[in-house]
Amino acid sequence: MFFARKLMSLAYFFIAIASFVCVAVPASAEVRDFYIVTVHYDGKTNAKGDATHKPEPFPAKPFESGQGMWVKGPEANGDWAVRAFVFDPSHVTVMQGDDVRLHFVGIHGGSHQISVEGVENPVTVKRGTTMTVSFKAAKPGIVTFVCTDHPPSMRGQVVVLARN
Ligand SMILES: [Cu+2]
Repeated sequence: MFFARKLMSLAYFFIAIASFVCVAVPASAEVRDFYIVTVHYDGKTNAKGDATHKPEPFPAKPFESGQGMWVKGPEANGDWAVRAFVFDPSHVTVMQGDDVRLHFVGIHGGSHQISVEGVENPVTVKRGTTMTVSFKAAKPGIVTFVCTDHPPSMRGQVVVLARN
């Protein structure tokens, strides 16, 4: 009986140690893979209306057109169009210490030169190919990535959360 009680308390002791170890050791850093697709959103309408749109006048104050976003028109037949380049997803989240791998996937647009903050060399992703940028998320904060061909809309952020 005494021996059995001794054995039980020994078992409880090891269970207590094991649960302490499980709680006390933080989850280890991981490799985080993201597939980030190049996308452009397109809109097309007509000032006079057409089969699928009510008449929609060209805006009196359209947003400023550039490489990443533009408003074009109206054509003689009333057509006008808009476009914006973006990354999808444009925000991803990792934990401090993780090894981050951003796989940029060229779907829309022929070519994109992409720079990731803190990574020396930009990459160029062509349609139908992928380019990968890898880095360690050493400290908490935000790491910005941009396409220098399509400002201002084609940009994104890696949010690095502090590991306690
Ligand atoms: Cu681009």
